[in-house]
Amino acid sequence: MARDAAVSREKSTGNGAGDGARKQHSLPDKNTCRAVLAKMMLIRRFEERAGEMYAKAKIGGFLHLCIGEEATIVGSTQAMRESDYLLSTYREHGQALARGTHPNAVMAELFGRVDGCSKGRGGSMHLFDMERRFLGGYGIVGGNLPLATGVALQCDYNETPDAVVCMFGDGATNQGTFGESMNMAALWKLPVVFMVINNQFGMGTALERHSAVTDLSKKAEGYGVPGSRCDGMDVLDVHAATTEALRKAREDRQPQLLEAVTYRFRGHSMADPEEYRTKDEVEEWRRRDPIASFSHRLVEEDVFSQEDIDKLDQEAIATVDESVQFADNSPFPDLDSLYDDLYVLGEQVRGWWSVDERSPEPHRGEREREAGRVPHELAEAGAAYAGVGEAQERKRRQRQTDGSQAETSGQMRDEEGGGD
Ligand SMILES: Cc1ncc(C[n+]2csc(CCOP(=O)(O)OP(=O)(O)O)c2C)c(N)n1
Repeated sequence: MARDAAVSREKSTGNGAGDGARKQHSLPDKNTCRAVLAKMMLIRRFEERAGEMYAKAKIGGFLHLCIGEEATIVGSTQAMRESDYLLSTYREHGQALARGTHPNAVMAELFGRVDGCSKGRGGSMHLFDMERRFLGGYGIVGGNLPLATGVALQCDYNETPDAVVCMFGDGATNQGTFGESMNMAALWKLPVVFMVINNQFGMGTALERHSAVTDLSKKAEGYGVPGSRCDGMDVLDVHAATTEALRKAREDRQPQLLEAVTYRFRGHSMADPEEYRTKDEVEEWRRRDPIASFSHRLVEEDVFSQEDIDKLDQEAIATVDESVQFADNSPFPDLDSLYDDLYVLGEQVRGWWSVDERSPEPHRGEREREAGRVPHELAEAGAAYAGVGEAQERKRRQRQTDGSQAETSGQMRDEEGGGD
C-alpha cells in the first residue's frame, strides 16, 4: 500500500515517475542524440554483463548496479564541462563510463586486476580516474558530500571556473554529512551541485519509510541551498535541469540541490531478495525504461531507424565483450605491491594488518581485532617486503614454534559473515 502511494505521489508531480503532464524537451542535434543513446546503452550492457561476471565469481566483494538510472547519469554528466569534478557513491560504474573512463579499465577494476582504473585495488565501489576528474566511487553513505564540498572550496579558492557535481542516493540525505555539507557550501558560496539520485530506496527501505521529507529537492532549503527536481527517467530533462543547476552554482556562486526521480530496476546489490517491493511496481517503472523511451522518440521523430538503434546496441555489446576479455587477461596486482600507495605505515597505525615495526603479529590489546589467517599471511608478506628487521623475523619464528593459537582464532574470524 505504502509503495502504491509512493508511486502515485511521484506520478502526480508531473516531474517524477508519471508520464502525464511532463514537459517535452526538443531533441538536440543528431550527433548528440547518438552519443547520448550510445552512452546509455553502453552503461546498460556493461551492468548486465557485470552482473553475469559476479555470478561467475569473476568479481568479488559487493556489486551495485545502476540499471534504470542511465538517463540520470548520462543527462547530468553531459551537462558538465571536462574540467568539472564528479564525485559519486559505490553505485558508480555508470558514472565512470559516462565520464569517459575506458570500459576495459572499469571492467578490469571490477575483476580486481592491475589494469583497472584503480590498479585493481579499489574494486566496484572505488573506481577513480583523476585524468577525467572523476574522484570516485565512495563506500561510505554520505561520505562523499564533505569531500565534494572541499573540492568545490578548492575550485573557489584557486579562482578556477570549475564546478563540482556530487551524486548520492536518497538514503544519504539522512546522514549528518548532508546538513553539514549544505551549510558549508551555502555559507561559502561554493560552486557545487549536490545531486540526489532518488531511486526510491535506501537498500530495502522505501523513501517514505526513511525520510520525513519525501520531496527531497526541499530538504536543503533550511540550510540555504535551493533545490529543484527533474525526471530521472528522461535524459533530456535531467540534462536541462543539470545545465541550469551548474550555471547557478558556477556563475551565481549559489550551490544547488538537484533531485532526479528515478528507479533502480535491480536489487540493491547482488544479494538482495527484493522482498520490500512488488513485481508490479518494478514492472510499472520498467514501462518508463529511459533507454527504450529515448530510442522510441528518436525513431518516431525520424532521427534514427530501428536498424540504427539496433546497431548502436550491438556496438555496446561488442565493447563490453572486449572489456571482459581485457579484464580476464589482465593479471592480479603483485603481492609485493600490497603496501604501495599507502599514506600510513608502521607506528602510525597499530594493527594486526598494518606494517608494524614490532612485527605483523597481534600485540597486546589487539586480540579482539584479529583478522583472519589470509590477511595475516598477507600482512607478513607485506612486512617482509617493507623490510621488517631480523628481530621481528625471530619473533615470528618463535610464535610459529609456540603453537597455532593465533591461527585458530583467525580462522574463527574468517568464517564470520557480513553484508552490504
Ligand atoms: C555510513 C554508512 N552507513 C551504512 C552503510 C550501509 N549501506 C550501504 S548502501 C546503503 C543504502 C544507501 O541508500 P541510498 O543512499 O539511497 O543509495 P542507493 O543504494 O539507493 O544508490 C547503506 C545503508 C554504509 N555503506 N555507510
